[in-house]
Amino acid sequence: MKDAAPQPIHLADYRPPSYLVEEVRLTFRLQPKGTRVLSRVRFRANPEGLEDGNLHLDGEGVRLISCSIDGEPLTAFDYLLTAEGLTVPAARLPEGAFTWEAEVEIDPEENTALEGLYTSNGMFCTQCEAEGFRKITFYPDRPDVMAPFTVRIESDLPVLLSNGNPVASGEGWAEWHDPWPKPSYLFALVAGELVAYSDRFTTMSGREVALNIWVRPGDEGKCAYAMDALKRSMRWDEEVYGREYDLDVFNIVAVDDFNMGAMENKGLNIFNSKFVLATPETATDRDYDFIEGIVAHEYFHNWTGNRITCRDWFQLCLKEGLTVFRDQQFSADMRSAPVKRIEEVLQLRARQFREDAGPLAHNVRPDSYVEINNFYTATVYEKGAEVIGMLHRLVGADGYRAALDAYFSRHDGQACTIEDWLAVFEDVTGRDLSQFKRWYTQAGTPRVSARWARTGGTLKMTLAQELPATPGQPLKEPAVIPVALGLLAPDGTELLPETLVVLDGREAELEFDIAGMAERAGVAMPERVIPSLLRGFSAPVILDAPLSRADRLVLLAHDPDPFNRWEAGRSLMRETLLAMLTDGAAPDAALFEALATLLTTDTLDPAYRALALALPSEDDIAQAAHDAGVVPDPTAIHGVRRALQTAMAEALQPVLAALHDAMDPGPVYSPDAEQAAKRSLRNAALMLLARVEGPERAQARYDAATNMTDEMAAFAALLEAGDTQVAARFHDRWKGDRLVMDKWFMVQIAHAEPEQAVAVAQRLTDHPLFDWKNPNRFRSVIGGLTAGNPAGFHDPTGAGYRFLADWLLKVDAKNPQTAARMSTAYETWRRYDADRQQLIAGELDRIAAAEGLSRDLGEMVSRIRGS
Ligand code: B3K
Ligand code: ZN
Repeated sequence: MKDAAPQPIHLADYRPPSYLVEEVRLTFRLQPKGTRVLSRVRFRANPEGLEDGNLHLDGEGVRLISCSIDGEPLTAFDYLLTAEGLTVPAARLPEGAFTWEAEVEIDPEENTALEGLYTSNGMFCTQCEAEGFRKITFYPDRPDVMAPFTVRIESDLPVLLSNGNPVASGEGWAEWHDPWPKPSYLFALVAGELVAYSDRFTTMSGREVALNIWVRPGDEGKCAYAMDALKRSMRWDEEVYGREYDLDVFNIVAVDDFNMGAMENKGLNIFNSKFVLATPETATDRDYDFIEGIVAHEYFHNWTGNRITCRDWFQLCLKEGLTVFRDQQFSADMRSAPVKRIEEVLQLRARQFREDAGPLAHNVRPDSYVEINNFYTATVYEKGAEVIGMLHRLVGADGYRAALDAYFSRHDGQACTIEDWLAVFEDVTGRDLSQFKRWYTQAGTPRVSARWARTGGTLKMTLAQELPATPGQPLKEPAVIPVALGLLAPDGTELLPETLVVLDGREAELEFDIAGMAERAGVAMPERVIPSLLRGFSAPVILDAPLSRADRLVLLAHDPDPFNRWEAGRSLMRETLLAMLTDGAAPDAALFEALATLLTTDTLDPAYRALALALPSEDDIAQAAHDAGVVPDPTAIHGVRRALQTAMAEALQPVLAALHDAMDPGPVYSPDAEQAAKRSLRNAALMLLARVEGPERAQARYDAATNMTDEMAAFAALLEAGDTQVAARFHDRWKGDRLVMDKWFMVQIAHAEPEQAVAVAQRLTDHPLFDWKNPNRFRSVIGGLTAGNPAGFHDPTGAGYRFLADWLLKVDAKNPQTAARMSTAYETWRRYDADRQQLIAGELDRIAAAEGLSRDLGEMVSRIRGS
């Protein structure tokens, strides 16, 4: 029999805890099996507590050996012990403050969920966010309970780390103290045979900080870039936000088995090794870019997340949206800001718009959840960051900085809410943000439609917004939408420089005096005016603007806003692909001519040009087709996308060949933005040329490659050209390197012919190096199919859907978080034809009916399946 469905938790039910913690002392006697955890926790009654007055301690899968209050042992009659925790009734508790002590036992080696304390290749490590600490010992495992921690680790392993500063150590033990009050989710412990790549940082007030990146012996040579990124992040946060680091040491540890990217534990960040280790030979430019962004993100959490944390998990965007916004600002300062903005929007549309358009749509601040780990989503993170970007635009850079200063001084050491955050902005800027707050409480992507008409010298424009219904939210109120816009004449003259219009009602009427503008610009009255709307992607909305092809070509050639210039090309490509899909239309030569001009404009950043050359993904096309009322056929989409690539390659062949040769960054690799930009354009040209040339160029590039960026690009191009040797060559060279082999698995599936993709994926799951318990490897293979080869995943036989369901069920039994995350591959199922829908529904039902399904996967499947 299946267990009763787990009950959702609601924001509206939040109550401040009855007890707060003054101090925590923990001792770990580490063993792979039978680790003992001794805890001593000083509690005091919370005068603002609104719970029942009982002491509730969360605890899951921990064996209680003994416990006491104020030194007096408790017997089984003194508390209630369930699978979720332990409750001591109020009547059994002393008045005021008291000390809880417990000894428990856990088995890190058996912990395959990688949450709590677990082992990875002989090393002990932890992951406690969101609710992993309760798998370590009994404790009020909720973010609004903050306390300083002192930790003693006993183990024969040479390196023993925890949060804060090292206090003392000896043979087989070490003690750490973290003076900054923190919630349990930020607790961390690492023990292993590790070596450090070390450096130092002097903070703005002259504090010396020891920096270490801890890795397995042999990996020390792969840490330089992460360290450099860390130092740049520390300096940037001082310069831009006035935030200084606050401990004597900052440790980063790289772990091979990790459910996500990284974790911001106070003073002891734990990273998926994929986002730390890099050498030119093993990591691509994209990997370096990620390392920089994630190191910065986790470091920035020290203030936005750690010093100021979330009151409850519904407020997750308080730390995540803000920290993503901060890491985006950092990356924009380190690299090309327009390129970064385009990449952010590509990600947002691919992941967050997709989420918003389907059954998993939820608020940036959700109202309820069953399993909080299922809400570490693109909506909370990326849309959460967009919301802050809009605030920034609305209040201006100075207003934003003043508000952030006030936020840090008002709330340091507290666990806060979105209301606290907005109140700071209201107080500092005098703005009423009650309507703006809807961005946090309404799900779905607003649609903004712009319509305009010209009468003589006047242009009248209407902007209207509409927010479609999402699960559980049939009716919506208008949001506050900042629309940055400009007006262009057909020759590219800027008639109206960028202006910010705030759409806060359902509709707004705007009027522009074109005659006056032309006069001021010193040009004749233009016969046509081209609006450039939503510049810089000033709001996370879908824009519907009746721009003709000719208008878009003008924007593509002249828009001074680099985002909209790119966007014009993108929308032309999308339109072209849709026309090819629905009417079998041939692509129009004007697009290729415009692209050729852009590609040969040497003043444009090569990375920007590479982005302009990239086609919408198959998933983007499927969504665009669906939005246009066409049921997407993944096989046909794959076909037209290829056809457009081939047509582009044919039309642009000489330009591409010239670029390919011109964009050689030279023999000495550097991961900097300038070189990476050249490689991105060069390799984009290579991929297209491979469509119309023989494999010789790709082969030569593969043979000559001295860095992984070029090697992977040539590998992919050769796979596309049907090369059957390259996979074995790559394998023989890299079989000893885990991170490189993840790429090997992924690329073969992503570049397989769709009708063979499931078979290729299946064959690779039989490979001896396919370790499905390692989340990176699992994602490479299963994600290689679901995300990397959509036409293969959506194979009309349903083989892809079945393959995914089989693996989800298998992995769920060991690692629910990884399974739940991968299940989002089904989230777009309602877009497809009735046969495919039926096949997917069948798999979802099969998963839902499985014995012992986790809360994580159970919730996902039931939300995706819907009613
Ligand atoms: N805060 C962590 C994510 C924790 C995920 C828990 N399932 C990493 C980050 O956002 O920085
Ligand atoms: Zn984060």
